[in-house]
Amino acid sequence: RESDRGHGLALETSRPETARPPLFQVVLLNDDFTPMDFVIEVLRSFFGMDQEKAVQVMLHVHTRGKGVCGVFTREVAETKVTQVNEYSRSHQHPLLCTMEKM
Ligand code: NFA
Repeated sequence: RESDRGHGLALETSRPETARPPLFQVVLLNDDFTPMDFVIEVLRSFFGMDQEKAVQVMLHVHTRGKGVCGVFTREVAETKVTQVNEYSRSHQHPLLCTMEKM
């Protein structure tokens, strides 16, 4: 947002404008089969959440149908999505992770 970057007058006469990359929400989708404890483990190990935050996000996904795990640049978001989906499949769980442009 332009308003976050200063008005370009007085104190900042020559600082170059730097473009910020597009951001993507990494989203977890609810399903009827993946165990709650597995979702909590995913949120802790792939998204660095503590137990309390992971339970909170898992319950949000469980009750609302989807929930945001984090916000990342495109390549990081794509890597998270692939790693979470491969990990879930390798444990025979249908848990789905997707990304949405902000
Ligand atoms: N709905 C799943 C259950 O009742 C738990 C779950 C939560 C699955 C969040 C996927 C995402 N076991």
